[in-house]
Amino acid sequence: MKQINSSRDLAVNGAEPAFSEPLHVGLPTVGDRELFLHYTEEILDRQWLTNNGPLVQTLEQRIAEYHDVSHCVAMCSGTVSLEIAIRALQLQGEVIIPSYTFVATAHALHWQAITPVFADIDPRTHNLDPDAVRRMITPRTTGIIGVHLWGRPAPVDELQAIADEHNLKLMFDAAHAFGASQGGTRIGSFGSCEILSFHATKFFHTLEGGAVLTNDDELAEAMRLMRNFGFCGVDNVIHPGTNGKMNEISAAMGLANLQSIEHVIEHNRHIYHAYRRSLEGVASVRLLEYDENETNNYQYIVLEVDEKSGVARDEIVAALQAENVLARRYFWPGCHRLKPYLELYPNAGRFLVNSEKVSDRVIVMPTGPAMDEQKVDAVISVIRVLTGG
Ligand code: T4K
Repeated sequence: MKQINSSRDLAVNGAEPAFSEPLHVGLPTVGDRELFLHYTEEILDRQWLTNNGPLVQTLEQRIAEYHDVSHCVAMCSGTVSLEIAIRALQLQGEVIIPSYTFVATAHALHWQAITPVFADIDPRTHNLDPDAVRRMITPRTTGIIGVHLWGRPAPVDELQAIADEHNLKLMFDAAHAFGASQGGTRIGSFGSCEILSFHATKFFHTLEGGAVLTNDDELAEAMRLMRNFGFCGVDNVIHPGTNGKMNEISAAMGLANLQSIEHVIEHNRHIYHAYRRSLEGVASVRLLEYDENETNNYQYIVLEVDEKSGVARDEIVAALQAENVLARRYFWPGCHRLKPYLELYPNAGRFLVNSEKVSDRVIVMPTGPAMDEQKVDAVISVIRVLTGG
């Protein structure tokens, strides 16, 4: 790892990159490797590989307990969890979501011929602005999907009040928020249901996978049927359905990762504080903070570049990438500026002012198992040199 003290040391100016190996935003954590291999042997011996196997059932029970909810319905991805939850809630017509989210939130609606209607975000939290949500309600609106972006919960009480007032369904995309709390309550109990992603890039993962958390017995039952073609027993199909099942190897990875989850969160908390310390005095860049009175998973390190700094966000990202720091511009450019939605709403930018501003200034930085304090300091030195901070 090379020290960067002046612009002459930057790889964009012809010097060697600071890091010989890439630093990823989403480098997967593998919890207890021995336990994973032990479960894998068990699966192969048992010859029960998928279709509601014993490890999937154990994982569901442990995740439900962890979030203090009645049901965890495991699925093959976060996106399919969204699609099935949307269908089980019988959403139709228009559903209000933020544009500033991963495109899966919008696609899960569009894929089912439901119109995603984008409401603006609060620039301080990056989550839905309740007043903007109110402005987007029409007679065709049937629901709201709040997103707990970066694992920081959306304004759950305000959104619930709007949903109650207008007789709308409310659910949450909690893909980033495994284990996070709001007002001391862990996510999983807000709205009708909340979906999780267990994709490999998440701090808790099952290779690919996801789940829906809910306290609603009927909803959970409908989703269990829907993820398995609507089968009730061997020959009896009582519900429309699809294949949303999680397999046993994924569940084994999940159980092995659960074993070390507190250690992983503590490491990510440590790295978050290292970024905080390292950024002291760098005026042109703000670190998005986690509320330390709540439970957080600290899996995203989110920086915002001040527009007045004189250095463009993309210039910083290019300089970091040249150093082998594979920082990301999540979730640029915002769903409404992506082809399927731009065609639907060519002028959406006019009322998604905060979404556009935020998506133009965010950089997501590497964290996770490969990071330590020295690497954080070296990464931030690139930004210091560039911005003169
Ligand atoms: N809702 C929200 C709010 C979401 O953020 C997501 C997913 C979903 C719903 C849908 O959940 P899933 O259906 O995916 O379960 C990644 C993930 O694929 C995606 O799961 C995630 N959000 C999104 C935020 O990030 P990309 O396109 O950035 O992935 P990719 O391949 O560029 O990888 C990111 C970084 O991780 C790269 O630096 C490479 C590194 N990486 C990746 C993989 C897969 C590794 O080092 N090892 C690996 O195995 O979407």
